[in-house]
Amino acid sequence: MSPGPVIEAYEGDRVEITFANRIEGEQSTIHWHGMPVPADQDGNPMDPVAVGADRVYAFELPEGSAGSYWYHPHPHGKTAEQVYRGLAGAFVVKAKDDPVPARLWRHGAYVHRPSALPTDARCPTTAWPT
Ligand SMILES: [Cu+2]
Repeated sequence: MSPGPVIEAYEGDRVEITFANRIEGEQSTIHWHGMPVPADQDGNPMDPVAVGADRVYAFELPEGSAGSYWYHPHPHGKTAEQVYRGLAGAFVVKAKDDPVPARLWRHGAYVHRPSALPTDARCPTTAWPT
């Protein structure tokens, strides 16, 4: 799957995400770029997941952490290659009172749920809300 799945959660959620490393011959990690994650759950190069192994990353999303992030591998010497081969994706943390439930973030642009929109709905002209 390329890129990786979009992960959506809310402030206050506890998430547990299993990374199953099925990359042939390469260890890897998942780093939660920019997110307020404990160091031992943040997939740094010194904490690799071996070939064929599974690793559960578990952390809570604190109040005030709402935003658009991304996750990517962070193995020593192989980060860029694994990213351009597709091991990266968006991670959206929503505020509990998110005012835009009919819209989902998808890779920096809006994607609308057609059933939730009026027939005259249009895509916004800017990718990011002000
Ligand atoms: Cu990063």
